[in-house]
Amino acid sequence: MTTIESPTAAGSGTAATDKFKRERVSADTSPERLAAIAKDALGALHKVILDHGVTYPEYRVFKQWLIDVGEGGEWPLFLDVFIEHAVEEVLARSRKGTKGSIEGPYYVPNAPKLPSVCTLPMREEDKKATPLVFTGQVTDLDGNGIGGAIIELWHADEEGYYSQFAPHLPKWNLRGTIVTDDEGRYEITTIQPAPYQIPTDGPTGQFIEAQNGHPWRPAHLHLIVSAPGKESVTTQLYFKGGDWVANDVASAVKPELILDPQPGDDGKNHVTYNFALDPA
Ligand code: MBD
Ligand code: FE
Repeated sequence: MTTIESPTAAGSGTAATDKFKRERVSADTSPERLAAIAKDALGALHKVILDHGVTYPEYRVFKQWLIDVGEGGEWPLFLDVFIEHAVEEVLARSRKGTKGSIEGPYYVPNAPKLPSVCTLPMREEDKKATPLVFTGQVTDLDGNGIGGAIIELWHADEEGYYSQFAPHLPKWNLRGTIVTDDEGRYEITTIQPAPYQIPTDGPTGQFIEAQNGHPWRPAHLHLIVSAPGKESVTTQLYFKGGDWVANDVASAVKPELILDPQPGDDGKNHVTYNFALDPA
């Protein structure tokens, strides 16, 4: 019998924070714009405090919790679950192509390159899950195929764990950078992922449990699709009828992003989904 080490909030939180800290972030926000945003953000919080009659004990618990989130390395997790969807909504206002969704905390760039017809790297154990054959084409907004478009794909395994954020998994498990063919087409074989549970042993889990909420995201595929001269799209795909599709803790499901794979004679699930990219 094998036992797997269950990833803890501390484990995955710290890994997500370490990854984020290695990225260089900047924004060209003017002092005037920052002042306006800061004023409204603090004003919104002040209003909540006054409307709900928040007490000193509650204020102190809040302060302690904020400290815990930072010390536990869970800011990437908490922010991507509860805040990122609103930022994505702003981005979506200016886009016409395939709908985007949040990136979440577990993207890792530079996954191994794979040809247009490929199988994602997976463990022997993963082969017990239902195989999923994902076909389609990357096009521009007029439906013209884009040869050599890039699909970065990453997702959780059949137990809900992401490689590089769970110590028992090989580095690039269920991650790949797929290069489409001359017409933008691809046929990617992977497995059906499981729903993802926010780690319940850390401050993000405490926050959810203390209000009797649920810590689940529906099973999903993460993708970033890109091509020269096109705006890349960061998105997720979900599975029709799956648990938590209608009540994702991260509020990141859109009706246009729900797949309905059909079982084939080969024992694999098959689905087609095409991506249309906006001009850059
Ligand atoms: C995930 O897998 C995810 O996609 C998000 C947004 C947050 C936590 C875990
Ligand atoms: Fe995810």
